Amino acid sequence: MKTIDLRSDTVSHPTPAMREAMARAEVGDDVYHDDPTVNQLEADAAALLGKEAAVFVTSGTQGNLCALLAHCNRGESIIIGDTSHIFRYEQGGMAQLGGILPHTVPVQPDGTLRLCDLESAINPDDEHKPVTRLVALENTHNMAGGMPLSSEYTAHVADFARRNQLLFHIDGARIFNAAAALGVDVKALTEGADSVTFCLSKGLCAPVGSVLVGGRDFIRRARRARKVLGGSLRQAGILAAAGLVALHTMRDRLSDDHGNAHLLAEGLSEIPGVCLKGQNTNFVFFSLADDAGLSLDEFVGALQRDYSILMSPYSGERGLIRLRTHYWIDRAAIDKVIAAVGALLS
Ligand code: TLP
Repeated sequence: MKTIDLRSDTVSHPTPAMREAMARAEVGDDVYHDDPTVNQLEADAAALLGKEAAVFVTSGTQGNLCALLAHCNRGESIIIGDTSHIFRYEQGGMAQLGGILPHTVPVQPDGTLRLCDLESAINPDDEHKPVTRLVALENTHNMAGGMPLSSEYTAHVADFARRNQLLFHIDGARIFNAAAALGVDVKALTEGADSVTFCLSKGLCAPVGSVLVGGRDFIRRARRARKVLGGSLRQAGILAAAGLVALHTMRDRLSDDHGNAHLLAEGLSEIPGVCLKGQNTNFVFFSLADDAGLSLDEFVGALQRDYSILMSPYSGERGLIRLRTHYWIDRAAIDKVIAAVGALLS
């Protein structure tokens, strides 16, 4: 039975076109800036997001950390959402490795940070306090259930950062999902940001890699940070080749994943025992009713054992299951999942 893996979009495998491009990739030593395929990916990514330069990194985590290390000095503070991936799921790399202090503010249900909270999180010029250097957003917001942040909201935060001489970073792991959902050019979501990380290896299906974009001097510093983190690769064009296919051919189809997430949410909501909590972009999340007759673990275990369907409980909230659609989840898979959940809970 073919496995239907809905645990995350990170599980998506490379497409046949990516495997072919990887086999044909021209390569060089990227530490010498000699890899033509990496150079192409970096140039195309920078142009697409409206920035001067880019650096290819191994992961979203590494891209975010390189950005913070390049922007901030030890002992400085950044303002960040309390459920952001950078704060919750990157092992506190900024503090461990950069001596940077996170000052958290509450993430709202729509994934935004309130401007009044940002305002009051800025430290005064007082020798008791760390210097506040940067504000960071996440788009789409993972723990807010894949919520896309609008260009208007992003512009307000960019304006806030500028007025307060703060730098502005976006963890845009899924920023192309946000652009697709909002029907805007991605540049509208990155304008005004000093740096943006986006992932090639989630909905865009590349096997490895993310890209960090920003100004030329910033990217020079980020490359140094990548080096000390052990992330500078040699013939990385093999990976960048898949990244180029991802960047140029996989963005336009993300709305198919959103459509499939919508169908999945609709189908699940009609099953007695399922309490649908929401659907945004390629995320669907739900819980089981108290009288569903199965615990969450029994439910997840039975789906895997009897139907080869993989789901995982949501780490942000107990009792919740979060699903992500991606390239390898088609309409037929959606129908199978709805039928399997219906059969299990009947
Ligand atoms: N998120 C993963 C897990 O780590 C939770 C997932 O399955 O969603 N920013 C955001 C918003 C992310 O969701 C992730 C990955 C990252 C950064 C980190 O990317 P990687 O895994 O490439 O380091």
